[in-house]
Amino acid sequence: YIPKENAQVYEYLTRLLNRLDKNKKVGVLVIDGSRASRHAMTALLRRQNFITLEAVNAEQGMESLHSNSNIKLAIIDEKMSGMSGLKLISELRKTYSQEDLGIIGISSDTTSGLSALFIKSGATDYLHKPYCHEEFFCRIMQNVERLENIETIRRVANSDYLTGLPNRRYFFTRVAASLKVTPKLQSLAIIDIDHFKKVNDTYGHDCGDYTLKELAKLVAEYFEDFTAARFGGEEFCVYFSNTAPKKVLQIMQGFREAIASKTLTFEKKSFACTVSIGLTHNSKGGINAMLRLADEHLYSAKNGGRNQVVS
Ligand code: GH3
Ligand code: MG
Ligand code: MG
Ligand code: MG
Repeated sequence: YIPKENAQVYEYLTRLLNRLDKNKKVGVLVIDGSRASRHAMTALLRRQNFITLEAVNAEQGMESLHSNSNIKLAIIDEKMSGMSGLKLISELRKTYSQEDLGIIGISSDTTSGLSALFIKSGATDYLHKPYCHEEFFCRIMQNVERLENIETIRRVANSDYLTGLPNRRYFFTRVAASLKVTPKLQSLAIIDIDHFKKVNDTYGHDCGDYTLKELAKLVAEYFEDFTAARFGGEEFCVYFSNTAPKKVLQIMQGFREAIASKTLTFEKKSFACTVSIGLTHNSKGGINAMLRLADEHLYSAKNGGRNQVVS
């Protein structure tokens, strides 16, 4: 029964119902020394389809988090044998950020200021025992939704709106991180569509967008084992680590040929399209230097007549 009189409550309960399917993938870990308390919580959680895990102390809790990547939320009691809940939370925050793991502190202790201590230690929320079921569910849902919102923001911030490919921001972050770890055998390619302005001018901007989306699909398929992104306008970038330069060149030649031999059709008009590619294997100066070198080679490819790879 959903009371329609209170719009907020109605909206909340509708959201709750819509969650039930999604919850099947969300793991919630209950860390509490009391068996009765653990079971009361996991029973409630299972009613909402969550995957539940239990731990009796800090050590077991850490072990469980370590081996189950689907845990999005941990409920942690303050009083346990061994390490306290507050200390455990501080420890966990060294490894699991607030963006990746929600933590609800829980306690029957009535000491004032305990909820604040929990939050200062890194908990994202607090619940007092005994709790009413409604509050328990509200807090769980709020925490799970907070994590999902962060996930959405991350996804949107790192992908290109038109093509769905990773974007320039993602590319820079990923490549810079990779260059730090393995500075050897790195290659970077810039792919630029030839005379793309003509596609827009001849067939219209919608056809230009269609072409970009089709090319992006091929980029995603062809370079699925590497880091590829839409870098800007009609340019795509691919980054290879630990791949022999000769192999990279072969892959890029193969891609160039695949594009050149493809016929695109938009609103019954068929046309072909080629790309020029600038490639570098020199990673001495970091990502910016690699981009500059690849761009110089791209310029040569354009001057050399386009539809070619220069490395
Ligand atoms: P070149 O062979 O020298 O690379 O010639 P080009 O015409 O491809 O290069 P130019 O830089 O002159 O033009 C790029 C064009 O790409 C101009 C711009 O309108 C178009 N473009 C950039 N982003 C988009 C987009 O998102 N959609 C569409 N339809 N066109 C775009
Ligand atoms: Mg360009
Ligand atoms: Mg240009
Ligand atoms: Mg171009």
